[in-house]
Order: sequence, then structure tokens, then C-alpha cells
Amino acid sequence: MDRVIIHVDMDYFYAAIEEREDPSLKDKAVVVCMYSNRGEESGAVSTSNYIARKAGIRSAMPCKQAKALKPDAVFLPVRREFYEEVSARVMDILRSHADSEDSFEKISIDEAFLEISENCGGDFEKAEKIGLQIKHDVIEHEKLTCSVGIGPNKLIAKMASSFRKPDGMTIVKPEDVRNFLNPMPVKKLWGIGKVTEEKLQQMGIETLGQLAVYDTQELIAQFGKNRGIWLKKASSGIDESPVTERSSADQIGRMASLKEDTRDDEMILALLKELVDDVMKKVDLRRISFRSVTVTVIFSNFRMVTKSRTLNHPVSDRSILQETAREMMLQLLHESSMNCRRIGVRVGNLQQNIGQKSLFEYFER
Ligand code: DCP
Ligand code: MG
Ligand code: MG
Repeated sequence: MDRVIIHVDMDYFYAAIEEREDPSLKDKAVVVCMYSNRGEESGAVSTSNYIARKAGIRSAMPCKQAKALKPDAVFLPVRREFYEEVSARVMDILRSHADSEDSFEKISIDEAFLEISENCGGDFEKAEKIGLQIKHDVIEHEKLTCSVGIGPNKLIAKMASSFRKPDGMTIVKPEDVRNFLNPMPVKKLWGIGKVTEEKLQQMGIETLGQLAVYDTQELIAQFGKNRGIWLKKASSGIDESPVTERSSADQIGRMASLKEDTRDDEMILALLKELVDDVMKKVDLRRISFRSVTVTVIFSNFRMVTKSRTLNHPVSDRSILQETAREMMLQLLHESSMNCRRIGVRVGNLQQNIGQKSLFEYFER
């Protein structure tokens, strides 16, 4: 089965959130600035909306310069914590479309990779539907747009998402990879910076197509073994790196689709129990305790609901997880009569056990 990876990047993220919060900004140029402690006049642009970009404003530009380019733009200070909250909710939506919680990788405040190979069965037509559904869910729940890239690996998915922006979606099937990459200037390759770009230009290599057919030994001579081989592979669209949850240090979860959309509580609870078992295996393996439990339901109309509970103390107890998850799942199910499509359970607030037992168990016995 072909691997299918989606990369999602939110459009002009900080500025889009500010627009959403204050609709009067909608038709104005909006610039979000990271002010330094030397006052309003010093500081750099974090991001700006597309109206401001038309005037030439770019991320990392001094705010002063941005003001000179567009004096009537609205300048706002960064509200990082607030954007983090929005980001966390967006990530929950994205995560709900991945094959499992392990097939999700957040790479920055506004972007993530999801592996959907199983969900779409390696079929790019189905992948397209999932991509559209993701865009729909993000708009519906957060009133924000995003750009989606779909490809046979992370590298292609990442480059596809920036191909059409804002509010775009680009699908690159395995057989289209070469045509997609070949005409691009080398700087478009994810992972190439200014220095490599200039060096390649000096070697007469302008496009990824030229790089892909360049002599490997020569690339190794110029860039060293690892980098040389990487340049060759990446420009040919080859990338085997897996999608792996980086923040899994503080969360363990499983998610799965029901065999068919259903409202049969027995079937749903049976799947929940399997997921709980999987989570507990990992909890035992890592010898950790958890203090929070979250369950997720995605209904057949793709509406997603979650419920979380914080326990009084950290535990690594299977029956506590099972009971807590079961109770919350029944509560969620009773809130809607819609059929269920997917469910998930995860534990968080993790801490290392002392020896085999959690601190709590240690003192209890
Ligand atoms: N950011 C920042 N400083 C930078 C680049 C980005 O503070 N030099 C912040 C603000 C952005 C957010 O990170 O909103 C996401 O970065 P992106 O590169 O994805 O840029 P945007 O989402 O703003 O715009 P785009 O629509 O091009 O993705
Ligand atoms: Mg973005
Ligand atoms: Mg980004």
C-alpha cells in the first residue's frame, strides 16, 4: 500500500486569528509585531495578512520598515499564549484525521504532518476527500483557513502545501512527483537554505530537475557524504522519514475507526476497550503514570467532541483508565444521536514511576 501523507499549514496564522477576533480588521492590512522592550518603534514583524503582503511586508522585517511601506496598516502586538490555545484546538482537529495518534506530528505552532495511508487505503482520491474534510472542519470549528498538501512522503506533502496558498490544496501522486519538482528553483526544496542555494547556483544548478540528474559523487565531493546523498534523494522526491509524534513525551493515545458508522454502544465500548488496552501497554512499557484522561468521538458528519478529566493523583491503573474512559464516552454519546465514525482515548500529565509502581501505589500498599 502506498504511503499517503498530509501536511497542513495555517494561513497567515497570527494575523488570521486577530482578524477573526475583530471582524473590523477584515479589509485592512494587519501586521502582527514582536515588539522588543525598547518600545513600539523597534521590533520585528511576526506575520501579516495577505493585504499587507501585497505592500511588500514580510515576516522578520523590522516593524519600522513595515510601517514605512504601509502607514495605514493596523499594527498589533503578538499574543503568543492566545495563539497557542487556538493552535492546540486546531491540532486536535488535525490529529483526529490521522491513522492513529502516533501518525501525527506537529512541527510548529501552525503546521503538522498526518499519515493517512490506512484511512484512505493508499488511494489518493480518498485522500483528497480527507483533505477537503480537514479544511472544512478547521473552518467550521475555528473560522480559519489552511493550506493542505498531499503526497507520498513528508517532503512532498510539505512542499505541496505551500504550492497554493492561502486556502489551497495540492495533491501530488507518486507518478506526478518528478513533474512537480523538476521545474522548481532549488531554494524551494524543503531543507535548502541560502548557503546551499548559492553553492548550487555556482555549480550551474538552478532547478530541482537539474539537481536530480547531477552526478552523485560530485555532490558528495562538494557537500560531504550525508548532505550530498540527501540532496540527490530529496531532489528526486525520495523521503523515507516517518511521521512521529514529537510531543508524545507528555501524551499517549490511540484512535481508530469503527468497522462501520454506528450508534451501537456495545460496539463502540468494545473498540474503546481495545484502545485502552493499547494505551496501557505503552504506559506499562514506559513505566509511567498519568493524571489526565481524554476521550474523543468523531461523528459520521465529522463533528468532533472531546471530554477530559484530571484525576486526583497520577495512576498507572488499567481499571481506572477503563472506567474513566467508559464513563466519559457514554456521556459524549448521550449528547448526540448521530452515528459514530471514529473514537480515541489518550492519557496525559505523565510522570515516571518510582521503580515499578507509581508513587501513589507505593504509599497505598
Ligand atoms: N512567525 C514568527 N516569525 C517568523 C515566522 C513566523 O513569529 N519569522 C509566526 C507567525 C506566523 C506563524 O509563526 O503566523 C506561522 O508561520 P508561517 O511561516 O506558517 O506563516 P503564516 O502562517 O503567518 O503565513 P502563511 O500563510 O504563509 O503560512
Ligand atoms: Mg502558516
Ligand atoms: Mg507554518
